[in-house]
Amino acid sequence: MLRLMAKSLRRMWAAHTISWRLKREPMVLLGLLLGLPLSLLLTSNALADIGVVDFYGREVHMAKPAERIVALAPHIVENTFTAGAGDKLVGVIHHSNYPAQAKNIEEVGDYKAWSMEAIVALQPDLILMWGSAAPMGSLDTLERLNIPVYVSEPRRLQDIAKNIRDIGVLAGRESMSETAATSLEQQLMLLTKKFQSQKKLRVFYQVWHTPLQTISGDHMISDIMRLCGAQNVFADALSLAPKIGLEAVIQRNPDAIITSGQGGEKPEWLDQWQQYPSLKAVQNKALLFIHPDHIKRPTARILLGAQVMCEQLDRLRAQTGETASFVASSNYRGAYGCFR
Ligand code: B12
Repeated sequence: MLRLMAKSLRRMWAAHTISWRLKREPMVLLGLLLGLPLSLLLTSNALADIGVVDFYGREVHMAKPAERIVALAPHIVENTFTAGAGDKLVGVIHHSNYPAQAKNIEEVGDYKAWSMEAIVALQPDLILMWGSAAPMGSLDTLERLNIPVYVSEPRRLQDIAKNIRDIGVLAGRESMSETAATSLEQQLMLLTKKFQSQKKLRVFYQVWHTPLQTISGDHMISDIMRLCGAQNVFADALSLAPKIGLEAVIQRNPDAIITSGQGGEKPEWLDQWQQYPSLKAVQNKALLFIHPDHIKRPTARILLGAQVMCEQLDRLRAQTGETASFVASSNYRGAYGCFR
């Protein structure tokens, strides 16, 4: 019995399910240490709760696993499916197009605004929102509904695994989410080992063209650059997705410019950089494209975006006389067969 209790505790602790609860409920901890029978503990109110700490450090807890989930960002929808809880989604935001089943779920609005009435009408027992992208004041408004709200704001690659695990815990799908999160961590580790110690290249990631917009060192896209042994020339920017001037790009003179645009094809505005032949990126012929779904969304598919970025930069190293760690041969779409 004691061994069973210990095992169950270890699993819950690893999933951050009860760590905060125990901090607030010393009696629970005492009870566990005294070795009360597991059945007694499970019937106590304290352990009937499940909970996690979200990306804003907020405690999110529920009396039972979520059954009706609304997710307010495409990446959260994707991570919910990866966690094995896609069948519990009742509402999503416009542009939630992966996996294919997500397209059949009711939309509650778009990136500018979502409809509070539509959310309430779906009677969710859990709302998952994207912190930095949400309209001002929306967290307060959602909290007033008295429905648990979990904020997702992954900034480092390993945060994606946390996001998947947290959703698994809140939806009662720990086992599947744990498997998916661990596999993601292992694959990221492999990529890191392969590429991180390469000679640093300086990279500009172009989010938008008019106005010119990029991402700061705090954004996950910068973490992908670090994984590939590169560095964001705008890492020092103060806001997450700053607008910048053309002169700043010319002055920082990146070795490569990477963009994604919105569709599956390289946007035509990437070639506008050819007008500036003094740029190293132009001389290096390093105006590079990565599919937006594989780099703009903090999901398991970011493995694809990371692999493509690392391979492209490694090819550039080889071309400019630096040692390439990897002969890029893999087929972009085929590299991780589980993705589109
Ligand atoms: C910056 C930006 C981003 C950044 C957001 C930075 C961050 N917080 O991490 C990044 C590059 C990560 C991004 C990602 C995506 N974006 Co975007 N993004 C923009 C962009 C260029 C500027 C927004 C901005 O800074 N506005 C100024 C600030 C002051 O206003 P804001 O309202 O506070 O801006 C916030 C929202 O726009 C939000 N946001 C940005 N994109 C998206 C997408 C969705 C679906 C949601 C809910 C919110 C959201 O983040 C901004 C703050 O960081 C706009 C195009 C444009 N020029 O407006 C597209 C735009 C908003 N994005 C769009 C899309 C489609 C996406 C993606 C779904 C692309 C993809 N294929 O994966 C992803 C979603 C990622 C996710 N997590 O699920 C579309 C939305 C279309 C629609 N009608 O729904 C736009 C309009 C581009 C376009 N014309 O197609 N985006």
